[in-house]
Amino acid sequence: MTESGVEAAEDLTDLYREYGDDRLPPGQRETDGFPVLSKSGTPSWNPETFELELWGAVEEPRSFTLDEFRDLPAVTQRQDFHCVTGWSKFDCEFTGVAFADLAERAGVRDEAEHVMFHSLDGYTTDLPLDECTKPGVQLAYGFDGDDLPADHGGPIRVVTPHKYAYKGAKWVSGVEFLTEPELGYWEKRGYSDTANPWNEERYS
Ligand SMILES: Nc1nc2c(c(=O)[nH]1)N[C@H]1C(S)=C(S)[C@@H](COP(=O)(O)O)O[C@H]1N2
Ligand SMILES: [Mo]
Repeated sequence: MTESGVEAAEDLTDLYREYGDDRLPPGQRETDGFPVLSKSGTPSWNPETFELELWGAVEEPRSFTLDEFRDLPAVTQRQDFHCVTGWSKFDCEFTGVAFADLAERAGVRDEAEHVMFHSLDGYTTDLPLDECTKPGVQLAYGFDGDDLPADHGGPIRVVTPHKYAYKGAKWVSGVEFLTEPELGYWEKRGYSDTANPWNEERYS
């Protein structure tokens, strides 16, 4: 803890170096705002009954109420956010549970290769398991020291700083471990499955 009582964020804004020379990926422009991009609006959810579920190729399927989830060890990370439509937002401070930590709690089986994220609005997106366990991939419930706003995916969203942001499911309620890749909502509709911003992998 710092003197102010606020825990310092882990700085992950330099993770672009693994993928390219420029912090701002090609074809992107920086924005100070935080636009909302949702395929069909913000779904409603009941905090009393909401559960995050993990299932599929795991030793032990698990589910967490919101209170249980917020009691897990948390990380706060400063990271960048790149939308495939062309805007990037630097220095987002997300607080949540690291994907790798959560996966360990369910005991991922050896045959698990991919992860499908399921959301309350019917959205899905898939990533290889080894992309999900990278630094910065977390299931966030906090943003800039407050609760994550509902429009931005509260109560819980995934963030993927090394991928275009459509790989980060807002309102995530299910984490399914798969033995084979499957296509998610936008990937079925022509967006890139690999989604690396520094290679401009926008479309398939
Ligand atoms: N459940 C869900 N997650 C989603 C989306 C969505 O429509 N539904 N849109 C994706 C897209 S295209 C982007 S750019 C980001 C936008 O996040 P924001 O609205 O917080 O900026 O969420 C991603 N995750
Ligand atoms: Mo997007």
